Amino acid sequence: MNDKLALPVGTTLDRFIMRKQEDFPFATGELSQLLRDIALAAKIVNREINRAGLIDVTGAYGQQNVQGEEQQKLDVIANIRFIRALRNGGEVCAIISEEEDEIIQTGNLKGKYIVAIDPLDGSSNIDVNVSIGTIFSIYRRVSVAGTEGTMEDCMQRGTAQIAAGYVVYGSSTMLVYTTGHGVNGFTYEPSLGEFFLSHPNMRTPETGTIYSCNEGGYNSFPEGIKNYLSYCKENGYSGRYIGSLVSDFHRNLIKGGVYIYPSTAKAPNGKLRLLYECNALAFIAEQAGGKASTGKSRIMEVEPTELHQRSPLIIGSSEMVNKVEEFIKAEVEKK
Ligand code: P6P
Repeated sequence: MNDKLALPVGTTLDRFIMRKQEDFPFATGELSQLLRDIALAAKIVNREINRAGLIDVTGAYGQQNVQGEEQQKLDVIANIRFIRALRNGGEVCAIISEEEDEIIQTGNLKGKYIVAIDPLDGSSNIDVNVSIGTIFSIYRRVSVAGTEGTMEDCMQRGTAQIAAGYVVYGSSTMLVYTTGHGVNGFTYEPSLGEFFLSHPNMRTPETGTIYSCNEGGYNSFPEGIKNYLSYCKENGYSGRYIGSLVSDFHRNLIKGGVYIYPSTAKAPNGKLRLLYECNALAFIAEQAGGKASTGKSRIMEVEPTELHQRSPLIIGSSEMVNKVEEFIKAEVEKK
């Protein structure tokens, strides 16, 4: 199908994926099936979240994850659901998950793809009914098919992503993803069990007046970040911080804005994880006309060195990210 003929709002995700596959003459359908596998798991997790208060799956699970963070029961449930869907779908040979110390081998030795995923981000918000999300990146394996996924398969730069997306479990549940040809958003209709195209060809405003930052860490922020925050206040910007990355990112993507999680005393390399948070949202931001930076360089060009490595993240409207970088650069030049 001619890509110029935008598919109408209301197209189902399945039909959209199928039509878009026609844009890739040599596509063999595995990526399409992988996207469907992720959507299936998202539907299941959505149901678990929506009834969390009723079936005692809120609260802590009683263990910590590799990050040393208290796992919530729904973190564990979401992790199990996405791993199971990806394993059963057959297209993925290995998975990197925020909830797992090591690479997960799916047993699909012929699987062409690697998925890096944060199954349920912002889970500390679950008990207070604040929206949360799933974030994922998809890479082609670089090792030969017929073997298990390797560390080399998993440690690819963000520029190697072939697809990325997020699910925001909010006032409505949306799946937003890119395969490198723009960004499209789908809204879930639970009574039909379908995602429907609701936000075709999403573009983020070049600038905005919303900044998202946990200023509780202000005293240990780099000077350039402090100066940018002062600039925001001098210009009457609005501070909006949900404490759930996917929700803050999604609002800024639509309205224009910048999300800032810099290095702090508690998180000297930043808090957010490069492989399954920063890179995925950076791909989406750039495909929607925005920008994603460490404050000094393009997030998607950072060379991974550890599975769960963290990075400072400045992401959103391009002119706002540029302005943050300017303030950081000005401080560096003073030294
Ligand atoms: P803080 C949630 O734990 C998360 O990973 C993101 O979803 C969120 O933006 C950030 O951390 C919140 O961190 O330090 O502000 O509580």
